[in-house]
Parts: sequence; C-alpha cells; structure tokens
Amino acid sequence: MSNKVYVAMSGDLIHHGHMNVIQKARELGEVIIGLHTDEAVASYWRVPFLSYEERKQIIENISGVTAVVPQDTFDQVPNLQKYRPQYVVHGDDWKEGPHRHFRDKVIQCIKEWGGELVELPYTKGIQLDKVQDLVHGIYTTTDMRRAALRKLLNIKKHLRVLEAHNGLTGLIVEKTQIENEEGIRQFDAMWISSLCDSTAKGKPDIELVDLSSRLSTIHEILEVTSKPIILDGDTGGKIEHFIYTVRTLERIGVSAIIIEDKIGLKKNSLFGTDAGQTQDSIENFCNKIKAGKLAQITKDFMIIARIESLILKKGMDDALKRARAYIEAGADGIMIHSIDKSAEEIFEFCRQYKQFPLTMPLVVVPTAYNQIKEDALFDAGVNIIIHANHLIRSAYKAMSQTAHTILQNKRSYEANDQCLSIQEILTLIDSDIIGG
Ligand code: SPV
Ligand code: MG
Repeated sequence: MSNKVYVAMSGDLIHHGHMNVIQKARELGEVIIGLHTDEAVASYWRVPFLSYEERKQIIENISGVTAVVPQDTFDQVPNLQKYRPQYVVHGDDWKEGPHRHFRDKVIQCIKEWGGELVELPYTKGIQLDKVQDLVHGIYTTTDMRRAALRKLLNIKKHLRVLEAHNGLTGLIVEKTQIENEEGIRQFDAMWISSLCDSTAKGKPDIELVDLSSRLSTIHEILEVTSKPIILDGDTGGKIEHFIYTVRTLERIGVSAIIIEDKIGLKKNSLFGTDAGQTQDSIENFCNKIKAGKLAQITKDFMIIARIESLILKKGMDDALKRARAYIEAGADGIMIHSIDKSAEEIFEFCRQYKQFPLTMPLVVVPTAYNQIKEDALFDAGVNIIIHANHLIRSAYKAMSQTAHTILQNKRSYEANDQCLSIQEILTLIDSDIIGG
C-alpha cells in the first residue's frame, strides 16, 4: 500500500507553484488534498472567488490527486489526525512570517506516527502578490463587493464588524489582522456609523450630515478598501426619500443599510431615554421596509431593521413583536440595540428570537456591554457584532493628548513618542492602489 501524502490549499487561484507541490506529493504516494472550506478561506482571507464545490471539481481533475477532503480550519492538525499521512508537502515560504506557528503544529502533530514534512523551495516567478492583488481587486468592483456580505453570512454565520469614518480608518479595518493558535483573525466588514461620521465632521449625530455628505465618506472608503460596507442609515428618512437612498447605495456597492424605528429629530441611542425620542409605529416602519425592498434592484442588498424598544424602555414584548413584524415586512436582518450594561436583556432577546419560526441574521452593537466577549454573543444566536465607534473614540483621545503636549511644552518634541515617525507616515500608505 502506498504512503498517504497530505497537501493543504485554498485552491481559489491555481498556479504552477501548486502543480510543483502536487507533483512532488505524487512522487511520494497517494495525494490527499485538504481543500479549505469556504468558511476557512473567509476566516483568514476573503470570500473565495470560487465555491468549495467549484474548487473541488477543478482539483479532483488534476492528475495524481487521489482524494479531495474538506479542511475546515486554516490549521491542518484536525485533518492530519484524521488521515494520519506519512508525508505533508508544503512550499517553504511558511518558515517565516505569520504561518510559521501552523508549520510548527504540523511538525509536532505528524511526529506522533513518524510522519515527515517535505518542503519545496518556493516557486519563482509566480508574483503571487500581484495575482492576489488582482483577485482582491475584483472585490472592489460594485457587484462583487455588494454581494460579499450575504456571501459571508452564508459561509461564516458570525461576522465581526468595525466602524470606519474615512479612507484611513477604512484601511485599518481592511488590513488589521492578528494571528494566534486559533488562526488568523480579522474584521469581516465596515460599519459607517452616523455617530462617527458626524463626529468626524464636527457635527452632532442628529441626521444633520446629509446623504451627499455621507456618500462622500462612503466613496472615500470604497476607493481604498474591498470589504463589505454596512451603512448606519439612521431613520432612513421619509419613505419617499428612502427608496432613492436604497437605489443609490446599491448602485455604489454598499451591502446593507440599517434603519432604526424612530421618527422626529433623531438623537443617538446611547443617550437612552434622556434624548426624548419617539418610536415609529410598527405599521409605518413596516411600510418603509417594504418600500425599500420593492425599490431595490439586486438580490444582494440588505435592509436591516433596528429596534429601539429596549433603549426606549418599551419592554421585551414590544421588541419581539416588532422583530416579528419587521421580518414579515421583508427585513433582511434585525438589529436589537440596548444600553443595558449587564447585557441580560440582549441575551433574553436572543433566547426568545431563536424560537421564531422565521428568523433573519441578528445584529448587535455591544458598546454599553462590551465586557461580553464576541463568542458569548455568537453562541447566543447573534450573527453580526458591530464595534460601532471605537476608532474615532481612540483617535480623538490620542489627538487631544498630542495637542495638549504641544501647548504645554511650546514645541512638539515631547509628543514624538505619541506620534508615528516621519518615516512611518511617509510609507504608511502604499503607492500601489488596492488591487492594482
Ligand atoms: C452609530 O454608530 O451611529 C449607531 C450605534 O447608531 S449607536 O451609537 O450605539 O446608537
Ligand atoms: Mg447611528
């Protein structure tokens, strides 16, 4: 019986480097390809261009491949334990950089049954960065980008979102990654918060920043990033205006708008009942959702209904009743907001929401209850967690501190440590455009 040889890959972009690895594997025995599932690819990279089934079909037909098996995580270990291959074949590019821990884990794991890691010199001339940039660039195109949120929700079920209010913060959301034993962690999408967009413009969060101005923020972000965008659409305005907003957002590649069930002069929900806010009637808000859904052209765009009942102390039953009605009206998701620090009411809502015969993706904004970890919310049934205002809050604090330091010292020298070096700021932004 020949040896089993394991090769892990995403297979979304096949090039001769892969062929070299497969060829080597073939010389060693029966080749099992551990093909990253859509969820695995989305967790460390992006929505795969081709689905698992499409990628599988291509790879199964490469000569010498005996079997293609799903690999659910970036980490090969669970599959290695299952298939116990004699050899694992990989390019030697993972010796350095973020993937080296995964390499260590592989070596440790296969040692158990005397398995061996065979590494090939990284194939020259692929210009993988360029090719990856190209594929990445596809996600900056309107249709692909708009559809990416729904795709991600289908693939991953649990999304982590951070606010962005200009090109620079968009880049932070786009590029920030950490890597640990669980894998590579990143943000899935961006939230264009009305609070942060208004604050960045020095204006209060009262629907004063008009749509043209919000669109200019969105365009700034669209220009330099590729991840899906969820817009905080405040109340959505008048129904007659909302339908135009939906079309505009769809046209430019925004994936979703979240509208809240309030009328009159909207103030930020974090004021709680102090702001004297009026909740919209269920009937009127349902009509707004219906009109928006009728207006949209594509299947991808999402209209998410935000319920303010808990903020306005209208009670759990009212919140649940509205959730049912909004889903019935066609909402593609429900956002339940709360400023209860204990998060008890959020967990209670989740418990009851789960019992609905029909549910849509559930969104929360854990600003008041941010002691709760993401996993606890996901386990309770939440699908999208929005960290809604943290980049602007941290930036403001840092910037004010620097301004004070300069005033106190009559020079900027003392602020050096608080600032990026000149070298760093000059090279912070790539001169290559994204996907270029
Ligand atoms: C925002 O970010 O503008 C929001 C969420 O609407 S919150 O500020 O919590 O109301
Ligand atoms: Mg808002």
